[in-house]
Amino acid sequence: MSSSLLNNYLQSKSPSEYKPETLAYLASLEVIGKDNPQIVESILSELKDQRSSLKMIASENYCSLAVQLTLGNLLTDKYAEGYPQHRFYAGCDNIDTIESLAIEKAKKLFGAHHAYVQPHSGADANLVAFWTILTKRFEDKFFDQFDKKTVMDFDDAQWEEYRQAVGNQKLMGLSLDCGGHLTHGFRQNLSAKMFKYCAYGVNPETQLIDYDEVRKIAKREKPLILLGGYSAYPRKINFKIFREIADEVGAVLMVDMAHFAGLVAGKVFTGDFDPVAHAQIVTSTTHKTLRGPRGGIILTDEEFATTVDRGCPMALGGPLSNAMAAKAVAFEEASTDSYKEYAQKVVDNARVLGEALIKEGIKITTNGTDNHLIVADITSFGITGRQGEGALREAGVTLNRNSIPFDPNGAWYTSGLRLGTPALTSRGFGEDEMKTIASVIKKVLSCTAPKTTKSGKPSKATFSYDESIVAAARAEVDEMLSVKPLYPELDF
Ligand code: DSN
Repeated sequence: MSSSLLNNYLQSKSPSEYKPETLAYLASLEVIGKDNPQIVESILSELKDQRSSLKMIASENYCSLAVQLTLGNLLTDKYAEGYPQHRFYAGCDNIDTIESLAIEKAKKLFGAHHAYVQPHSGADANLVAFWTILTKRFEDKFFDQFDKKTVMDFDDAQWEEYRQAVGNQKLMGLSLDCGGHLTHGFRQNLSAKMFKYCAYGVNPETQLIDYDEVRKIAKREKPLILLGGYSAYPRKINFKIFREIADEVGAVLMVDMAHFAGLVAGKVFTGDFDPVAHAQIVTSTTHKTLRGPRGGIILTDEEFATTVDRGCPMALGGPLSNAMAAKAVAFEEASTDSYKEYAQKVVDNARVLGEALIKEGIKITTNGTDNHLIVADITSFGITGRQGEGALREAGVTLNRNSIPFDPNGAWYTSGLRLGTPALTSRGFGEDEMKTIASVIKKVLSCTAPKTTKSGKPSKATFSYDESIVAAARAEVDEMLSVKPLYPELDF
């Protein structure tokens, strides 16, 4: 299939009309397709799917073709455990150059003292950050206490005392049901097994983080780490206040900015709302609002800089050199004025979408948003988040179900939907389209109903909908999509 696509393209154009992006994409599919036609089929199907639906998953985006092509080359073959100029393998000169470039670009982009660009994901970045804090705060103390220079010199009793101290600390993060992340202390995640977990939530009335309440809990629990950041909280957070609280209780302020790193890079979140200016350690993914390759990064102050560089072998395997190169490409893209405009539009679009949903009679948590995401409470439609997610997908709207604060339907079925604007904005959608999308969502949710289970109760999973209404909604979506094609540089 890829071969015929490439040939068709070459035959249908004169050489001066060839688009380099199209040639590059089709040529790579042809190479892959020689022995792996099903993989090529899936890549092309995914392209078709992404082109033909509204991507509203708040944690997804469309990275540039330059980022994608940087991921697919021989850099993937090179082992480079260690960090630039300090490797456990020979022949790492080029990887040193690439990683150093990525580090420098990340530092400049975020105004950070130090950057570590090896984490393979946001979860890995958090794991490395946790161990960096534990290591730095406890090794120094025990080195002094035992008069030793490395943990390798500890005798068995000293090692056990150290392990007990390290393994008995508290992490304080936003609870999952109030918008926190799995890696912030959720019981099924390693973080809850490494740490004693103490959560802060949101105010039941306003659904906002209450800083006085955070302070009260921090004073009572005295955590080692106060963790800011979220996966499904639609507001910005005042990290200056968080740092004051952390300092008052002797905690390290760590912020996981995975969701909003692009808004920090794009200078939408500045001053008190810029985590890098206030936290001692900041983790992130590189593929959400930041629009780079899938992966993670960590930014630190001076205290944690040398410890974080030991992320491999502390918690990670060898770095992915191709991913580090792609991160460097994305950081360069994010340092432009057009990226700043993009970041502002992401937030403007979310605000307009939120206002339009409210006008349509759809409740949204906190009654608004000031970041890139919205959490809609769809209880009043008499369906679960899972049913809403499924029905909207039929209409060409791809988003994910999400708990609302204190959700009676739990994290699997949920009572909410999370809607994000980063990918729509990358595709070129603006405020008019946000209003149309709100009305499409209203129409689809209103015509969806739960099926009845064998026991006569409404199902939380299966649903039916009015097919003509959903077909009309799908037509509206298709019309919007046709005006703003995805990857117009790809001429196939
Ligand atoms: N999966 C990401 C999200 O959707 O928020 C976080 O891990």
